Amino acid sequence: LNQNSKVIWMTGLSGSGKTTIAIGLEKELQKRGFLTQILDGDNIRTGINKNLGFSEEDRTENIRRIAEVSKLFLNCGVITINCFVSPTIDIRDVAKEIIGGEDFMEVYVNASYKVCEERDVKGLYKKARNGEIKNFTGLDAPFEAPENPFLEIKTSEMTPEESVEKVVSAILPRLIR
Ligand code: GGZ
Repeated sequence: LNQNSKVIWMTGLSGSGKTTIAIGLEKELQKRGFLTQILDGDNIRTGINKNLGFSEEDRTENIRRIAEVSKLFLNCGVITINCFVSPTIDIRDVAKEIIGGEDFMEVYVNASYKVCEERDVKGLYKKARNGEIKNFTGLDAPFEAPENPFLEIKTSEMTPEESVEKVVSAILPRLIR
């Protein structure tokens, strides 16, 4: 395979921009002939992980299974672009341990709680504030920023196009051997 496969692991609050960046990144990688697969709540929490909720224990199991699935993709040369809140250092360590540090590329999609709450694309922040959602990340469940990510994108300081461009230019040199 003319490809050095990786797992691109995006972490950040709900609404920080992970999926938006993933879609843009996937388009750019596919244009260059890479095989890719986006993993996110829409194709994981509705299927393989539909028995899991948002307790600390369930989030850990969610991420563990996702990491195992990512490793299978990695082994057959498919780049996965993972979009999960993955809120704690411990939880991301679980993923990194399974995937292997060499192949685990952590991208911190950084937008403050306030910014994400203002965007509130899915209306979840309002529900969390009204007490309709418990264990909401950043409100009554923790979010720990990565200490040493491969890359950090501050999505409130650039356009989605600029965010995608920044991720693509950082990641591409690591894929082509
Ligand atoms: C955080 C929640 C919650 C709670 C539902 N806390 O913007 P979204 O909608 O699409 O992304 C969030 C997604 C988080 O699922 P993950 O699998 O990424 O979480 S974790 O990595 O922590 O296991 C949000 C929605 O699900 N959502 N309830 N309580 N986000």
